Amino acid sequence: MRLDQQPSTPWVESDQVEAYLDAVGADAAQRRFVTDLHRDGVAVIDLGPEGRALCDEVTAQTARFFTLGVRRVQDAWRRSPAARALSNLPVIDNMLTLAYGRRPFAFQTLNFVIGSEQSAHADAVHFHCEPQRFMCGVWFALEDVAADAGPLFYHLGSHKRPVLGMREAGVVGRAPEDQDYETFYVPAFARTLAVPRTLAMLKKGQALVWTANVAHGGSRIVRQGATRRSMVTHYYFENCLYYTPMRSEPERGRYDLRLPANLKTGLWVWPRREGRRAPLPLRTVKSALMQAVRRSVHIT
Ligand SMILES: O=C(O)CCC(=O)C(=O)O
Repeated sequence: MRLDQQPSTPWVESDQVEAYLDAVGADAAQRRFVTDLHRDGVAVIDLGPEGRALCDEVTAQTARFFTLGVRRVQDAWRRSPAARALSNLPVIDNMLTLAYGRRPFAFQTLNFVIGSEQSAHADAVHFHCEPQRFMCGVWFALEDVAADAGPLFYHLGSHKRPVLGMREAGVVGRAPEDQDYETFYVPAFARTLAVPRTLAMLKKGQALVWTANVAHGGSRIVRQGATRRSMVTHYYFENCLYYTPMRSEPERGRYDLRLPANLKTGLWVWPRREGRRAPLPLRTVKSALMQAVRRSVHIT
């Protein structure tokens, strides 16, 4: 085991995770977090008083985006210092660094006031990287979650299955298109799920980390009008090639590369292949620049 170089598989996804935790002298809380994440694909962190206070600030600072009919607000961090601070809390940074063996950086936020009711999926179909699985999501409960408010759900241990991409979902002989997600991916993914779903009944100030390939989504809202204030922050890790799988054909070496923002610095993290900067199309750089200048928040 080499601890002096970055792993090519996240430690948390590796069979050597126990030996790794011994080697780095992990304490009880760190050990519990990493072993839960390794076994289940999800693990919970309590953010303490500072985190709970930030949850209220995020709710207050993002309320103005949720006009009638708005369901999801992407990248509120550009306008909400609290959303940025919550995503960058040291406890999250430290736990992810330990679990993955590389430094994480938050690159996107999604805010919700009501449940998302999203179909089961793994984030690896939306955001992935080389080497694989250096990506995770963190779901922040901005209020206590009620069972009838459409809680987040996940399938324990589902991250251990192979990653399902558009090819495996049945899109063959052509490049994948956006509508293939609902037509091919969602039903194919549902067929791979062997264990029943678990509901994430989190309290305000708790955060649930999910790995890149764990199955999760939003359950049905049973009580109309019930709120479920939450924020999802997506993280990548340093020194990887970041890409959008739904618009890529990795088997042909065709990657739709990303230039992800770094919520800590406000700058970008250039994708790297084998330690070197990968060339990016000018339109990708231009689009990242415009979003930063306009401080764009996407509302859907
Ligand atoms: O918050 C939810 O209901 C699900 C969110 C989700 O699946 C995602 O952001 O990938």
